[in-house]
Amino acid sequence: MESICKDHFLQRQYRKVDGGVLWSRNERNLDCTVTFQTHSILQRFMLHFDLLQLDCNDHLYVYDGAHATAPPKADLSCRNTKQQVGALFTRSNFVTLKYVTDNWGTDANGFRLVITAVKDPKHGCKEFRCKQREFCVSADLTCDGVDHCADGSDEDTATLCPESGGTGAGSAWVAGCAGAAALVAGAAATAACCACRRRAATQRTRLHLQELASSNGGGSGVGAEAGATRLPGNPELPAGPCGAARAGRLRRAA
Ligand SMILES: [Ca+2]
Repeated sequence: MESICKDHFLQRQYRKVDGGVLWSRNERNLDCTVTFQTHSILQRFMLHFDLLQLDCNDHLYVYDGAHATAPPKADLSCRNTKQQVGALFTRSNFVTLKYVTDNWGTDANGFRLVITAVKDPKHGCKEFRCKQREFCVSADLTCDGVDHCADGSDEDTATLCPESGGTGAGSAWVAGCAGAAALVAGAAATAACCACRRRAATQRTRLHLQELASSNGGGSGVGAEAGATRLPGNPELPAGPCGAARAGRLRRAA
């Protein structure tokens, strides 16, 4: 989280995302607020945790809206587990996260939060339809190693992603270029991206959030090391036609 909060320029921006992964480990003395917005007003956000293990003096507040104004939808701390929290849904097409930590922590403390823009099928579903809750999510979010649907259907190795060979949500700290494209530029899926995604899945690389910030024109900063927040993808090493196309989009976005 810290790396996206350091940059005051970006802090004022609402990041438009189709989906993303926000994670934090042992980040101390933090008071960090970040807002995400869906691309379409017909969408809202679903949030679920792959990991949630906060220290009792640390709090992650989730607000259903563009500002951290009381009362929060959720105030998560050491009493909350990922099973108990389950999936959180916003009613608006914004979500604001505020993470406050004290000066103590261990490497076991932190969270890994999957954020997905979902659309009710009644508004039309031209992209991917999750199985259990039948939400529509961006096709870019399929087969990227992150369980965006919260039921595993966007990563179903039996039908949808035979090439990923059983990489489930648990193994996924990374994602293909399509996921990064969705995060950074909100790009629509392309045929080129499908080819690239398979290639990227074998490369399994990471994107430091700081790099994402830089690509958005937020300026430079110190590299995020262990203990900082990361998002999946790899903009530094665009692979194949998708990478090249996305690099173009990034430049336009910057
Ligand atoms: Ca996914």
